[in-house]
Amino acid sequence: MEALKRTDNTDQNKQTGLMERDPRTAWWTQGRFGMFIHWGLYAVPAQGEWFMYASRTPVREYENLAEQFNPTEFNAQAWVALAKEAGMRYIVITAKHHDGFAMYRSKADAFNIADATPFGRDPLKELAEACEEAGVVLCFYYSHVIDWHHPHALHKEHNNTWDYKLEEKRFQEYWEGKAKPQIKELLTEYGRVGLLWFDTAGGLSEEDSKDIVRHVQSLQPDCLINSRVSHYMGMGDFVSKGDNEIGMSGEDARPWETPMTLNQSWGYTTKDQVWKTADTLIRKLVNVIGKGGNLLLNVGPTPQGTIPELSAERLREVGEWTRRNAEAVYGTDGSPFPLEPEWGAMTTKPGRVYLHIHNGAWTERSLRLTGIRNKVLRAYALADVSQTNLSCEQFYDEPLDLHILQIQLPSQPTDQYVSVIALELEGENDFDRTLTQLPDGVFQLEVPYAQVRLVREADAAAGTAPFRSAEWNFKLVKPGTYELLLVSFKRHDQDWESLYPEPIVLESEGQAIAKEPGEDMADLDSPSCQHPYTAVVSRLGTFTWKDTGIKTLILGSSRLKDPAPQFTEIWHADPVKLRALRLVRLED
Ligand code: H79
Repeated sequence: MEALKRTDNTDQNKQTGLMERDPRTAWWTQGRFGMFIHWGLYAVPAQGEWFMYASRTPVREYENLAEQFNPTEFNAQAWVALAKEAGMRYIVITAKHHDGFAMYRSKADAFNIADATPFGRDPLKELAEACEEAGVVLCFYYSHVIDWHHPHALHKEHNNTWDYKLEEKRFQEYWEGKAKPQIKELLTEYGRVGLLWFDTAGGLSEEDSKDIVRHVQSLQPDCLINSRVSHYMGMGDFVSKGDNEIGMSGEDARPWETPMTLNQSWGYTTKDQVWKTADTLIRKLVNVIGKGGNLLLNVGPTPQGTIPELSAERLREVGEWTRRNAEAVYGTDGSPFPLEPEWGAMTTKPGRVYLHIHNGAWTERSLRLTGIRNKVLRAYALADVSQTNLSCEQFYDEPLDLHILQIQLPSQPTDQYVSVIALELEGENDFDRTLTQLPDGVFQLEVPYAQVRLVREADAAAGTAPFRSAEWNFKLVKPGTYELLLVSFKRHDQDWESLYPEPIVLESEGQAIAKEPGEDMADLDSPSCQHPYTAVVSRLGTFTWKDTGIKTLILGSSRLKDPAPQFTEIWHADPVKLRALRLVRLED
């Protein structure tokens, strides 16, 4: 195995929690938590929003469903009240999904809820009023490229080919005749629109992507646009990760969000009954905000116009938690430290650090943290109304330049599911952001904090992908022998054997390993991983470091991705995602 290149660049550790504060995005990043609503004509057949495509239902037949769509139980105030109760600060509702059916009174296209159904009302108008009253920001999802109803809509893959011939499509007729006029209606007739959420831009040219951004900006300059407006990189005001994808800390330089389902579907369906528990949802929420992201959590209302009770009860339970822990959620930055603590997550504010500790990881021993240089004035549990001080000790390890904080947690968790400990700091926040081994437990080197380089170009003749190296420089606190575990997220429909085409290569201080990763263990407890992925752990071997200090570790694999791609195809979700190298110290 050829030697992997090393570098002298030691300043590669990215910083998190230092998102530039763009005044346009501030309301959104501070809000942290939003409600996604997938509601459309597809609620009637009740098999999710891809029903028309999956069943190849002809347009004329699909249109007939509108006669049955009469959601008389719809109550905009009740929906907004539920969002508020859950602690959600904005709502993103499907104004038009891929089926082309507008959920508002559109003059640009009669295939809409006000003109084509017995209901005859405009739910988006009613929601706009209810949101305005309640101080919740209203936002619209608009499927700008996929439209199975319009004869001229054209997507890279998912078109209505049962009614229309691809070769007869004139995309501009759809673009100028429906998409842009409808977006104009949404941005001119519903007051302030917080953001437009675009989706599935496959096949949209760079020019048309820019055209739609200009169109939005000319109508409402402060309306934010998500990155899915285009597959060309860097467009939009914030990044929407893949559906249900929680990124790694430090992965995105721009503000980002995870759109997430409560079960495994977006639109209303009677088939899917795999629901996340409130415990899981809260753990996912703190995982996301601890990395500086937003969570956009979905409900799929019924054809009668109600939010299913199974969804509502979960949101209310999450809301009890967000209410008690509001100061650790809204307006916070993510963790300043480049790693995900095993026990949960951290958020910060000026003068404050919040530790979000999963109750399952509660320890009666003291919790040890490194990297806070400020004096900690006091520590207390947020849910404790008496705010009893917890005993805290701070040390400085001079040889290692390590600021250590030791907190004695209360004997029992202080809140439901995730207990938050607040730390009050003296002076301006001063954190040591060096990638430093956690004082206890396992330690994970995540790909975004490595310097990734191309080692070998792809070889078309040999059928190989580009081979890259990831180099971490980190501070080792405890010398010893460490087991090295590869953490991968594997898509559920993949066979492990095909996923890593060559051995994983590891090097550090003259030690080297080349090992085919096996599907050795499942990590069922990973809050970042969920359907359609599972977290797989592969044993790669051991390295021994005899002394403490800054270590360099290099991993080589063709599964390391280009850190700065020009173009992305989020729907071709990677069959495997190489997430991290986990280091577990073996007892002496
Ligand atoms: O609006 C929700 C989805 O409908 C939308 N994004 C979220 C927010 C979305 N559009 N496209 N995709 C997600 C990915 C498409 C996946 C597909 Fe399939 C795989 C289309 C056909 C095969 C999923 C499985 C849908 C039908 C079967």
